[in-house]
Amino acid sequence: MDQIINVARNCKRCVVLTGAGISAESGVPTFRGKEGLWGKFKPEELATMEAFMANPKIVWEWYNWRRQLISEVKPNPGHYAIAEMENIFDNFVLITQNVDDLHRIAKSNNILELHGNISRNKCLKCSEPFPDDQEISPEEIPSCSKCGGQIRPDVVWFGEMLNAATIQKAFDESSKADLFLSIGTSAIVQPAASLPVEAKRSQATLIEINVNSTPLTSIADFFVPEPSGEFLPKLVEGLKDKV
Ligand code: BV8
Ligand code: ZN
Repeated sequence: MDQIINVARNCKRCVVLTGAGISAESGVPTFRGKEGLWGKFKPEELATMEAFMANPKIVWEWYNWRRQLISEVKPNPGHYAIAEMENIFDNFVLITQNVDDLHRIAKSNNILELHGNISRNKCLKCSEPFPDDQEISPEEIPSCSKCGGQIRPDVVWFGEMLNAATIQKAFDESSKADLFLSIGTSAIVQPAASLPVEAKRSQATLIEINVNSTPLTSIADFFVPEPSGEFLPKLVEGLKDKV
C-alpha cells in the first residue's frame, strides 16, 4: 500500500476505469462471476439487437428485473472513494462500463458512461429519448412518439458501436494519464479493455484492483487482489494529505 501511495502521490492526471466488480459489494451481480448475471442468461441471448428483435418481451423482462435489483442497492465505499478522488488529483476522469448509475449516486461528477445507463430509455429506430419515470411493460412495449419505433433500454448492446465522442474522449484521457486504475473489470469487453493498454503505452502507472487476475494483470505495475470496497478507502485515506 505505501509503495502505491508514494507513486500515486506524485501523479497529476488520474484515470479510473470501472467494471461490474466495483458494484459487486453493493449486491449487484457481475457479468461473468459464478453468480454472474450471465450465469443464468447468455450475453448473446439478451444484450444484443438480434435478441431484442427476436424477443423484445424477454429482453425487457431481463432489464426490468435488473432495474428492480439496482433500485434496491446503494453505492459501496469503493464508489464513494472514487468520488473523493476528484478532489485529490489535479485532473481526474472516471470511465465506467457499468450501467447501474451507482457512481452518479455516490456523487462522482466527471463520468464517461461507455455502455449507457440502464435507467434510461430510447427509441430503437431514431434514438429519441423516452421518459424513464415509468416501468416498461414487456407485454405492451411503448412506441416512440416521433417515429413509432419500439422503445429499448439506453445501453450499448454487444455488436453495437459505442458513442463515438465518448470512446474517443476515453482514449484521449487514457493516453494523457500518468496514473490509470483498472477496477473490478475482467478486461475482456472491447473497446473498454484497450483503455488501460493505451494508458500503459503512454507511460502511465497501471494499477489493477481485482479479486481475480485478468489479461491485464501481467502488464500492470501493481496488482491489488483485494475487494475494491476495502482497498479504495485505504488508498484515498493515504492520499488525503496530498491535496
Ligand atoms: C463493439 C451494456 C464495434 C449492456 C455491455 C463478436 C461479435 C460481436 C462483437 C464482438 C465479437 N467479438 C468481440 C466483439 C466485440 C464485443 C466484445 O468485446 N465481446 C467480448 C465478450 C469478447 N464488444 C462489443 O460488441 C462492443 N461494441 O465492439 O462495436 C463492433 C461492432 C460489430 C462487431 C464487432 C465490433 C460493445 C460492448 C458493450 C456491451 N455492453 N453492457 C448491459 O449491461 O445490458 S458489456 C457488459 O460487460 C457490461 O457493461 C460490463 O461492465 C462489461 C464488462 O464486464 P465487466 O464489467 O468486466 O464485468 P465482469 O463480470 O466481466 O467482471 C467483473 C470483474 O470484477 C471480475 O474480474 C471480478 O474478478 C471482479 N470483481 C468481482 N468482485 C470484485 C471484483 N473486483 C474488485 N472488487 C470486488 N469486490
Ligand atoms: Zn423514434
